[in-house]
Amino acid sequence: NNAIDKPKGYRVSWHHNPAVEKYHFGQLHPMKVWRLTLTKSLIMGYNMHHGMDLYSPPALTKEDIAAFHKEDYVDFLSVATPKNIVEMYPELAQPTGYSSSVYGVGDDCPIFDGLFEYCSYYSGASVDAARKLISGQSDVALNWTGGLHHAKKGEASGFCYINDIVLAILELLYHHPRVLYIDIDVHHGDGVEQAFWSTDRVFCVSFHKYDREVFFPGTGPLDSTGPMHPENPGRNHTINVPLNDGITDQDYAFLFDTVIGAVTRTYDPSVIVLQCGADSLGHDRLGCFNLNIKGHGHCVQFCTDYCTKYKKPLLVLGGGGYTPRNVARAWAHETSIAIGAADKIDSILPEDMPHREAFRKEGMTLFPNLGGWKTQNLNTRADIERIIRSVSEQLRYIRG
Ligand code: V1P
Ligand code: CA
Ligand code: ZN
Repeated sequence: NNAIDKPKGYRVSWHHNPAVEKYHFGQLHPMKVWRLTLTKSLIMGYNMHHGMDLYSPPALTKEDIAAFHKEDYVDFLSVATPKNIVEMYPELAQPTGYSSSVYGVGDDCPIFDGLFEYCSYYSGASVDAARKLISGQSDVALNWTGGLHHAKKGEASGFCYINDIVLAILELLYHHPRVLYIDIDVHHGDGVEQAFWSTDRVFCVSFHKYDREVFFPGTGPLDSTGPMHPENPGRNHTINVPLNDGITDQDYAFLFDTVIGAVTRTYDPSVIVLQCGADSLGHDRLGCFNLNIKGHGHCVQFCTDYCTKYKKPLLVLGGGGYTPRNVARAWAHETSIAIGAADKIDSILPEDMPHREAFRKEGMTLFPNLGGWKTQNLNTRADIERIIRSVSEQLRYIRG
């Protein structure tokens, strides 16, 4: 492990309100909120909480949320319950495929008990994390309960209701001239991209599986780089890295290092926001890549190294991830990277870890082999070269 040494006084903060853990999307829904409990247990099982400042941030208010979202949508979310929703909108009671015309609510984004509180808690943690970075009380701030990148101004989408990322970035923009947003969730970060489409103060980069016809949300092709109008400041300030099934650690790291290396050199961000959706791992229930925990963690290592080297703050968020045991492994490993202890927890189970001997006997590891799953790597050399060529041409238009 050749990570950059952490300077004296380097601080990591962990923002987690345990109240988020009690909500439930429904038995058949792939978004399992208990993956957050599992993540927390693993982080604490490895005693990593002793290496961070811990915060249990308050819920956001409706007014806080209205900094990005439409007021009528926030009002709707704050009153909707499983009971009253069908009375208010009878069309939602249709047995098959109701239209998602009602604020995006439906199978993907169900109305469950306590929905608005759940949203206010995970978003409160992201905004709190942003504030700790601004005040200089933290160098790297983590919120594994956030990263819900699909939520739109006036509509829920893809398991996301309130866009905590947009709210956190808006907070950062009070103090930071240039925010770099990086999204390694297997899905396209469309909600964040859309929110900052027309500004040059936020540069959005998303790596994702792209298939317009069959893979959610169907947006984010290589040539979608910002507004077309030559006078629009957002022009060329979006990068989309569309990928095919089965990408490996090696190809992903090469693309990540090349693209993010080039963007950081030309754009010179003053802060980085990294969405770490763990559905880009192999064996994910909804994903289709072949990444291992260490391959995924490489992106976090790259960002912590860059931010440490140039003394820039880093906001690290969760996101998707539908095979809970691997989500917890990835985010625990990435927490260890943030606190500079990745090489220490590699194979050692802490002395006082619950069920330590049982884990050891089972050969339990943070790093199971998740590669070579379902499909081969369908990303060719030519695909990868085309992406790199397009990105470097695009970046020529960004003034250094
Ligand atoms: O594919 C769709 C929509 C629903 N169809 C009509 C098209 N939705 C996906 C949504 C994936 C959301 C990912 C969120 C994130 O990026 C950030 C938290 O990870 C979907 C899928 C799927 N296989 O893509 N919804 C569901 N599966 C689903 C399955 C069972 C119950 C409810 C939803
Ligand atoms: Ca992504
Ligand atoms: Zn996702």
